Amino acid sequence: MTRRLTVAAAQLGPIQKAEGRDVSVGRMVRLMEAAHRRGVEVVVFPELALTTFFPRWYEADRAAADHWFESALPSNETAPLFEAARKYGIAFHLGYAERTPEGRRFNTAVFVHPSGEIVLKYRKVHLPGHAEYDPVRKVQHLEKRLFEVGDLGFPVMRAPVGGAGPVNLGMLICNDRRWPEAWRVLGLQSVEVVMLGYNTPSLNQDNRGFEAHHLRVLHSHLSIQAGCYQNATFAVATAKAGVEDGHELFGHSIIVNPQGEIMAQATSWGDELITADLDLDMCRLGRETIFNFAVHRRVEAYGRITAQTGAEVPAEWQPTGD
Ligand code: CDT
Repeated sequence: MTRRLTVAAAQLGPIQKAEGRDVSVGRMVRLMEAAHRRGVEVVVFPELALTTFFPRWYEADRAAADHWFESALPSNETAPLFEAARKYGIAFHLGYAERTPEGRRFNTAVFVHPSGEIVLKYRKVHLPGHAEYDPVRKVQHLEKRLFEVGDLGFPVMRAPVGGAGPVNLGMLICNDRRWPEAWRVLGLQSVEVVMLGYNTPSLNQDNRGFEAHHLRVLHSHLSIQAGCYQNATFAVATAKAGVEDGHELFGHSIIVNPQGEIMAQATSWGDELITADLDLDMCRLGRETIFNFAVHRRVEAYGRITAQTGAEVPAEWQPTGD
């Protein structure tokens, strides 16, 4: 019997700084309703889906940013999302800013069963940007100031989803998608569906705002498609898109199969649901042949991957005259 799962990337258009969670949650519930009409079993919302992409706003006092964080899920404001999931029997992935009871702050994602139970939690490991105000940049990217590095590793959970039976589920958050190590850790746990939310600015502020727009999108897609192919997994990659208070995010949400092919792609910069029917048995081809890790990996040659962070200067060839 084939294992099939109908999934959706629920791309969100911009959320302005002044807009509250009632606005974003209302829009997400409408996307859940659309998902229900299309027979979707899993909906994937973006990174930091409940608010504007607030790491662009500097606060000298870190605690002044606390209103962007959730200290409980569900809360009064997010309850409608959980209610919609229960009503329609849809599981969902939600990216949000987490503030723990101990006051720690993480960029987090959860996968929620239709019953409302949290099946899997992940905290973003690769935090981009900088920790202090950077006067050279036109737009700040303060994830290193506002969040701690995730402390949960890259977990994969096998859980029953929709009509597919048990599915191996994993998550990455935005910048993580650019790091093959992160994908491989998921691949080594036989992940079958990677859920991934992102907020990616159209302009590269690290390079004074310049990098061709089409290359920004190419790098996102290239990373996700390669991650899927090399680890024989599907991915549902969902963007926040459009112009938030004058700052553009590029969108282009995609669903990718284990061959690295794009199965569906968003075409707007607004709220948009893209869907795909996943045949989970497609994951077997890669992992039983060219990416059969047990047969082909050579860990004895990979020591640098975990022993070293920055790149070293290589040994220099010296002609011997022979
Ligand atoms: N949210 C996030 O991780 N965005 C980054 C932008 C990098 S530019 C500082 C990304 O990798 O898409």
